[in-house]
Amino acid sequence: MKYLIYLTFIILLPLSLFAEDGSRLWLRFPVREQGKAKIISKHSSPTIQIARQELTSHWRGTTIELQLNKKLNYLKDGYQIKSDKDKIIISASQDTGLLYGAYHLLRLQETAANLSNINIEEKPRYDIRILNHWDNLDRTVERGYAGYSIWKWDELPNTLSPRYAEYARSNASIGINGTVLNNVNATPDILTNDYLLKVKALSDIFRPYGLKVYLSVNFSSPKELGKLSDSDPLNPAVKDWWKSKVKEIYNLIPDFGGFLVKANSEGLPGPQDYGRTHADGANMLADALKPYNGIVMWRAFVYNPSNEDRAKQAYQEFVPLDGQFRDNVIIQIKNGPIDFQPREPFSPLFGALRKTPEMVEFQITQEYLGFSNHLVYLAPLFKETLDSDTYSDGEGSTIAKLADGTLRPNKTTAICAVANIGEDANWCGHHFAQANWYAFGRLAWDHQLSSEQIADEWIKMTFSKDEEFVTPIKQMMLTSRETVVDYMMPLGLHHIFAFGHHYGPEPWCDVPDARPDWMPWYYHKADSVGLGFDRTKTGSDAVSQYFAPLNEIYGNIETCPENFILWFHHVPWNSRMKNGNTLWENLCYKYDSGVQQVREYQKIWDRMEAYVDNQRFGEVQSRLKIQARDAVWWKDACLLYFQTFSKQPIPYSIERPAHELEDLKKIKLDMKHHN
Ligand code: GCV
Repeated sequence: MKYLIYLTFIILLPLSLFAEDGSRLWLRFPVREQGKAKIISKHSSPTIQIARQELTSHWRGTTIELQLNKKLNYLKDGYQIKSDKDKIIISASQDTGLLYGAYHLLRLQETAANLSNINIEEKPRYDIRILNHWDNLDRTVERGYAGYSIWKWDELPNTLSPRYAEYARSNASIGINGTVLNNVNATPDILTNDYLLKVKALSDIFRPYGLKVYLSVNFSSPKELGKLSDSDPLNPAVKDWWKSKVKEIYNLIPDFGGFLVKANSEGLPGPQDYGRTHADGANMLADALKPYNGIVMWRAFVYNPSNEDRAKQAYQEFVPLDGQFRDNVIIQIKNGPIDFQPREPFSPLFGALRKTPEMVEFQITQEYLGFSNHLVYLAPLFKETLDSDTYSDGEGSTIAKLADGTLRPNKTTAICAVANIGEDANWCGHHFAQANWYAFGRLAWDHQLSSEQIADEWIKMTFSKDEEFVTPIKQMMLTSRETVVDYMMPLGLHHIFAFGHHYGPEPWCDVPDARPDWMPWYYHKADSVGLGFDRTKTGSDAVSQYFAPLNEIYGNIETCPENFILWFHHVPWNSRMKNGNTLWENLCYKYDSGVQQVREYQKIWDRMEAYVDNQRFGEVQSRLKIQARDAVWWKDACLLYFQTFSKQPIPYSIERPAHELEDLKKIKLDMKHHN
């Protein structure tokens, strides 16, 4: 019997090694034939060793030499790759640059790029390119849809999962060089010595891949953990507590990156509990980290239930503090003023802090975009923000350039995104969600890359180089973000999700005594006149937080871009839009078009069966079915509900609702999160 089990295991082993479960991500390099070109390097380090190993195993071309060259320090952790007679030279001033260069070459090989006469020079646009994990210490993941956390805290530091190194390698392959291991809703426990030993074990694995570890900290840690009477940032005992905690961390992890802090936000403690400001809080931590070159990423995601428009609050809170922060503090700002909605205008805080470095926070995990059930390629969303012109320093003041130091030299520049990674075999839940991790890394390295180029690379590396596959799949990915906006929240609608979760629609939701700013009606403002949030000068005046001419453009219903019209205006149902249709008609057409697009994706995918392995084909196909059903759910829920205000028929040319409004109102998904 034992023998039989053993035999079955041996037989199944090769199958499982090559099972197409998506675990290899975009790193599907073929194994190189023996006896081919050499990989030479005079220098050695654990990082260079990995670069050599990757090339030795996977590079199929000519000899490669890896050279460290201090003169290239102007490229930071970037690199040069040049053809030189019968070899290729990768040079960089840092060994991580050589590793990134090695992955660049392998990417060229895997995407069938031209490899003759290579002459490449790459400098990353941001110094810190970092993932934020919202992973809790009990291994649940806030807004995570790919299983439990990959950090097995209970087994660390003694047992080290092979996934840790795979994770670091995957990040290195796209230039990500930092990771915040734990949720911004942080528990003080992460700073106990027990946990710090676990963090050290992870950082030792990540280090050779150039991946630095950072932690989210709870502002009350001195009180909760240190048993001090308070956590007041101006209390000398509190300052000392943080200093000695930071010292303890650096003794264990000499290259520790720093802290990420969510303070006085959604019930978390912060300096305001003691009548102090965000600057007081951030500076106190920054002073403790400064001797070790650590940084503080202080989040601007703050809002309170008040009469003030939620969209205005971060700006109001932080602009008066501009100039008061230490130089190792960066203000971390979500891309939009509300919260990672399918579409938001950019946060008006970008560019408004003139003396304080700012960094963008994106969300890769699809909290508001169908979790890991919906296929949504996020590079276009990321690019939309990065390419937005704030006009803060005149025309051309894009968020990308403000944050990368081009317009305002910053000591350190950074960009981050909330990870979508979990224990699932394919890491991200949906095979196509891997593209969003990939896209964030590539854009953090170079925000000038186009969404199309990134999709092209990812498809070729992950699935197939065959153009018959690449072209339609790329088209599907590139349109998918607009599609989800259409079937969920077109024309600037936002936050009309169900109360208990952020998955399905619940525009009618009204929970007695709940915070108004967690209620859909707060955002859509549907009534017999029309739909949308009036943020003009005569409304909440959020438009005035934008620099000219945007304040005027957004504030005027005639000039406001229609994809934001219901964000900034309360628009009458019969108001004519640019295409001559009324608001109501266009709303209907948009929802319908979203549904039809998902149906198209199903057809596109089904036609691709011959190009994809069975497992991934089947898994994507199943999720597209869910997405198609959900799109109809969204369309019916929103149109039937808004129809109770517009009192107009759904245009006869579009698909009829498949549900009754009353039935939709009964749907209650069992999900654990608040709001
Ligand atoms: C980590 C939203 C999410 C919360 C999240 C918060 C934040 O409110 O729903 O889950 O908490 O943003 O970014 O801090």
